[in-house]
Amino acid sequence: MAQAEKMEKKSSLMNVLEIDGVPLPVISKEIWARVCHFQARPDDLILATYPKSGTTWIHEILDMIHNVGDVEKCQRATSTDRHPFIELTFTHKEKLDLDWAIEMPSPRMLKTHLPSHLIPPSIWKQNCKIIYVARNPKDCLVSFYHFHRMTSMLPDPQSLEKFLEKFMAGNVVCGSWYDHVKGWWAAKDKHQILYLFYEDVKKNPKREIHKMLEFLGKTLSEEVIDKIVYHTSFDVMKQNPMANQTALPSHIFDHSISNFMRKGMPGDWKNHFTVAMNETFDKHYKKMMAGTTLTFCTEI
Ligand code: PPS
Repeated sequence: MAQAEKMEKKSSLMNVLEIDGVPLPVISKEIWARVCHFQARPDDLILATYPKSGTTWIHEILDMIHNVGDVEKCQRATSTDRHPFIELTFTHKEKLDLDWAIEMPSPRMLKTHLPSHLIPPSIWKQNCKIIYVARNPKDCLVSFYHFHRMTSMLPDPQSLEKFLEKFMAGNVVCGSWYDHVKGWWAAKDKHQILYLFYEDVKKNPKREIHKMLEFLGKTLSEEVIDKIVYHTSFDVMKQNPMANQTALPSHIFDHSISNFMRKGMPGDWKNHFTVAMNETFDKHYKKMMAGTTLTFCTEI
């Protein structure tokens, strides 16, 4: 696609809608009332994340758990066509993910990037199991920056310096990373939430899969668990067209600018942050995270 056409596409999609001070993609605008009234079922499993925190990865693990390690079944469709988002829909799709979710037979797995206070209330009422995945903010920020570069669904990030300011101010789609991770951290004391960390899954996927299994009340043989670890490793997923997001139209995800499966490595932020950026970020982080018991590991 010509550069001018690409930019036009970008600018037409970059408006965001604020709900309770949280910028959400414009695509959520028309359906927001319906999102709020979404009817959860008690056996729904919700995968909740701030963007770029490992959604696609943990989704793949959960789908493999559900399908008892059957690789073929997990390659039945692309990641985006296997389980719906509640509040989002990719722009090329004819049907809303929300409608797909409503029609889906149980047991459903549903994805969301919403902060905990914007979750459809029926999810709490039905006491659904929720798996939340958090990623350290520095790698999350760098990943989000590159994602803004490669997708037409988000505005041009201009530069990493500018994006860092926006990220710290929470002036990005899905709002403040700080509010997101802290909100869900507080919610876990009142609801059925398994709070996972991207870096822990990277460090010891097997141990974290065991945690997921226990939370879901499932058991799998060690052989199947090893198979899941292998097929959901970064290198294998990167080669899997049903998981690496290359099947999406190139006007939506332009992999020639940056791969969706980019680095997948805790500590990559060190290749991007300058010393000054790191100092600014650390100072702000300390202020924003004061008083919480939540801690993050920025390298492994
Ligand atoms: S999105 O667009 O919000 O749904 O993105 P999300 O899937 O949450 O996050 C994308 C980042 O997760 C990395 N990823 C992985 N890391 C390690 N192992 C595996 N298997 C894996 N799969 C995806 C992906 O590469 C993005 O991170 P970066 O740092 O950009 O590489």
